Amino acid sequence: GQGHARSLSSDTERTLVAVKPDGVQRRLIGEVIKRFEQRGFRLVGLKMLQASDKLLAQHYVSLQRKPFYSSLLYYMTSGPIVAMVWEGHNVVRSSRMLVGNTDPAEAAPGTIRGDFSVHISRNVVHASDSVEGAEREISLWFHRSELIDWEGWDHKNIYHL
Ligand code: IDP
Repeated sequence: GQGHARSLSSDTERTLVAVKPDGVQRRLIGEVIKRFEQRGFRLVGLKMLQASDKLLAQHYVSLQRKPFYSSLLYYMTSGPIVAMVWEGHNVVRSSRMLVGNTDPAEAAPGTIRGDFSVHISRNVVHASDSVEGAEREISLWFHRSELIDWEGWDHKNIYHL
């Protein structure tokens, strides 16, 4: 764009975060975005979509043999999802902390799941669980052209340089 092109430094990660259908229905999109924004992470991709069975089968390929797999796909196709890519230092690990334990009963208060959900099958939000998983998931959910490379004016206040 305007001369702000920036190469990702080696410790800058990206992760996939998604507000699941229950989170969208419960008007929690803004709440989820707020928590990542106020932490200082950078939103580089955002869209609402109705996920297909095909996309979810690839996304949850490691869970295909779980007893809850078919109900998980039913849940995840029950309404629109808001998919996001967030970027920043250690964003994969930090986003798992922000989101909280998979089972809301084990999720600490202050986490998204710990504040807004009670049951593992309706846990509001997704966040990639590893750097490699994040790369795989981002390429499933987004085209390269949908990711915007930008540097905030406040970058030097958030990161030690
Ligand atoms: P994660 O979303 O915290 O990474 P995963 O183990 O990858 O957790 O499971 C993916 C999703 O599948 C969970 O977020 C949850 O919605 C659902 N899920 C996981 N375990 C169960 C279960 O035991 N019963 C019902 N749904 C489950």
